[in-house]
Amino acid sequence: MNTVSPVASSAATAASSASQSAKWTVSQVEALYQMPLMDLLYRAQQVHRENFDPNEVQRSALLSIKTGGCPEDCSYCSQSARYKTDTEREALMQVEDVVAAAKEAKAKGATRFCMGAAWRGPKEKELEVVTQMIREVKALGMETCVTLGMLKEGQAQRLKDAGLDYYNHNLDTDAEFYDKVITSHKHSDRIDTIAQVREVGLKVCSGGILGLGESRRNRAAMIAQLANLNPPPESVPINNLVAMPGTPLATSEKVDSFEFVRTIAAARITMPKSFVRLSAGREAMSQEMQAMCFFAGANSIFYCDKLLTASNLDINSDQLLFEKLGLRAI
Ligand code: SAM
Ligand code: DTB
Ligand code: SF4
Repeated sequence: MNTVSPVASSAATAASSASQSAKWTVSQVEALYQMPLMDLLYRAQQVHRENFDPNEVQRSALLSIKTGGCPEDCSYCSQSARYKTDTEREALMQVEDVVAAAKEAKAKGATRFCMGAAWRGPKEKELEVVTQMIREVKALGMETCVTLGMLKEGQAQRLKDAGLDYYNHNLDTDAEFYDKVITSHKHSDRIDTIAQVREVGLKVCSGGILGLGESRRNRAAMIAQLANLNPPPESVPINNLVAMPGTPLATSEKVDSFEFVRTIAAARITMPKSFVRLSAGREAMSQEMQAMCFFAGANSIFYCDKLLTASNLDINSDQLLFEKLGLRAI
């Protein structure tokens, strides 16, 4: 039984107790990756069927409510002010424009609306505006998620009071590989924010990115670190790097398709009750690869033609794929 608590008083305590009494060891997750693919997919599908309808996939829309100019140095991100990218800095959007975008996404069939801001963390005044956005999007009957960076004492509670369902804060990569990708904040800072989110009773959305130059061992470690949060995140986005021109990872080597599918399966097996989200990077995936990801246990996609700054598959091609696979959108 896992006794790790993400609400431990400090990140250091959480991280060290996680390694002492982990439910999933890195080697156990690595052993999943090493299984013959058919055996791994079969096991993942069995776990998936025990917990979800295998023919249902949630469609979630994304909106960048505050784009660019971020002080952080995440090597994959077009929104970091440190790199010369095609993304221009913009001000925080007006509440009515966000609500209009949410209505449009709802009309297209999205049931979940995720709002992202390129901040290290929100300032008080900014948080006030975001709480208004959450109230109004929630009133449309959509599931709400925001990703605003690191939170300070009391901020998670204000989001909860506004009716927020999920807070997204990805671990992104293995703790041991983290400083190869990001140096402006630490992996333990991420754990701290997740702990604050948990403490106020918000659902946690936390996952990672593949294609940062990490090894399979790093991938397995990231999955173990997510699965060993107690409880595991209710939502686990698995992103495939969208190589953004101008970022240090613009020419990063692509992840092998089967390795990506194996990661989805490992997330499904280790976090049976969580939504596993086939997130960024679907534009570069074939329909067959996406189908394999659904079989491996992914049950949510980002829907509509834009992610935050990068483009996404258009809704017509997604509708066609759902029809071909007999998937029902939820
Ligand atoms: N600034 C906040 C933060 O970092 O938590 C929220 C926004 S940030 C863009 C949200 C997530 O988007 C990151 O944690 C990362 O997983 C994902 N992301 C950013 N750029 C990406 C890229 N080029 N390809 C794939 N995923 C990316
Ligand atoms: C997540 O894990 N992926 C989304 C969402 N959570 C916020 C963001 C993907 C961003 C892809 C690159 C871009 O659009 O800039
Ligand atoms: Fe900023 Fe988030 Fe991009 Fe990092 S991932 S540079 S914190 S917007």
